[in-house]
Amino acid sequence: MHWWFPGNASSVGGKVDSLFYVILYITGAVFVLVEATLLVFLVRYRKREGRSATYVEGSTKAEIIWTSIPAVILVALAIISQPLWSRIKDSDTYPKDAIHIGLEAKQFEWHVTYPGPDGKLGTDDDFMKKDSIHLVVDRDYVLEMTARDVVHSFFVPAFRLKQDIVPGMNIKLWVRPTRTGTFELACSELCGLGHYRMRGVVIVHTPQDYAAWLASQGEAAPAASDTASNSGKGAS
Ligand SMILES: [Cu+2]
Repeated sequence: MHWWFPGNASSVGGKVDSLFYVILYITGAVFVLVEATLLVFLVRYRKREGRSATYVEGSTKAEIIWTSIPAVILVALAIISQPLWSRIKDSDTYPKDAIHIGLEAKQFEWHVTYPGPDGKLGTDDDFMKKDSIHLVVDRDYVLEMTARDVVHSFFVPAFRLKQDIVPGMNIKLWVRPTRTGTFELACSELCGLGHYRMRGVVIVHTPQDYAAWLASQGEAAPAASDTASNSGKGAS
């Protein structure tokens, strides 16, 4: 059990975390400052014998200060986070040699389509698995996401990635896993009565383990194990 974040497992997670901490420190400091001021005022300006309350109509100067400081902080945060946002969300910047995997969300399952031995989606050797996405560590993937019925949302906390999946749209999301292991995939958009059980796993393998898994996948096995054992040798 993690009391805080699950350990990062993607190439972008470290930067997402850094940004999170910057925002947490800024908002945390403001929170402490505001609460401390509140306490000081409570004590200092409490009701006392012989002292009457002051009637204040407002202060333009104070309003300008408390509006402009948050505005400057917000604009600065937007500017420093923009490059990372583009890196994650702009499909034009995705690696050209990434492996494309189909991910169809439906009530209440994830249908994962693998490109098969030829490495191309939409061909006869594609094969489908439910609720588990198998990837190889340190390799680039583009998930091509579609929804069959309603809006769902792809969320893998360990990857620090979340993306809504909208019917009628083909949405791409790049991921590069950096650590082997089994990670939770959860639908994070309330999509119906069974939303709570719309869970899956992302299993990140070493090239060798992936080859073994692929070989165990029924009819895709003979050709697939050739490809996989080649890539296994290449990596060792
Ligand atoms: Cu869903």
